[in-house]
Amino acid sequence: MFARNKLQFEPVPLPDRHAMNDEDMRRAASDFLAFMRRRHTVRDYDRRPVSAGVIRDCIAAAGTAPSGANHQPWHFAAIANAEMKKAIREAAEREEKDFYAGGGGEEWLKALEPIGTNASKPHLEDAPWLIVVFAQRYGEFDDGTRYKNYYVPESVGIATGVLVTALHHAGLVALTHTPNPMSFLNDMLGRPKSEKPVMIIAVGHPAENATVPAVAKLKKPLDEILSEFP
Ligand code: IYR
Repeated sequence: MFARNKLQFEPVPLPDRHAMNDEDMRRAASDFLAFMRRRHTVRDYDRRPVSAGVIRDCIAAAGTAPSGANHQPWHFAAIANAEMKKAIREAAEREEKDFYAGGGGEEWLKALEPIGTNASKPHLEDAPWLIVVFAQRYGEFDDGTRYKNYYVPESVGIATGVLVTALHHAGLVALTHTPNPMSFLNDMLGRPKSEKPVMIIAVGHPAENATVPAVAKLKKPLDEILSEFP
């Protein structure tokens, strides 16, 4: 996408101006807060399909995220293929078995107890889509020469946040899942070594009997996460 030595600074007038009066702004902010409070990380999925167009739009929304030097150091692989999901589940469960058998360490495993997770990952097959998020350690110009990327974890984190929000906005639920290590995903999905798989996001409709861990709904109060200096 980027041609070496062709990128120059050229200011263009702000294309989209979002004019709101104070009252509309307050309502918009509080409505969005209420909307986000209804987002839940879900581990139990219905097998009902979700159209590819919805997933594409949500990923395109993630692609609007700000990034270091606008290098957009991310790639998303969206998988609905049942055999591929099965293979991902089997590989992820192999890694998780070691983690839950003690590899994760005592403190980490204790921290996960109230979340109720274990090495069994049926959501990786039940969810109609898995989105694998890759972080690009470096990029390549059109002529094949490499360029550095900057603030990669921050940039990919912001894009993933936009993605999770877009999925919620589309009426879907998601699970941000991080099997470790995940290098098997490069081979399986044909991604280059320059990309690091950072997350698998299971996406779909919640199962009829879906539950969430009670502790997941304990969010820190605002006065704990905000210091104000008016
Ligand atoms: N990757 C494991 C363990 C795990 C780790 C964290 I941090 C979580 O918030 C949840 C799970 C798994 O997916 O089970």
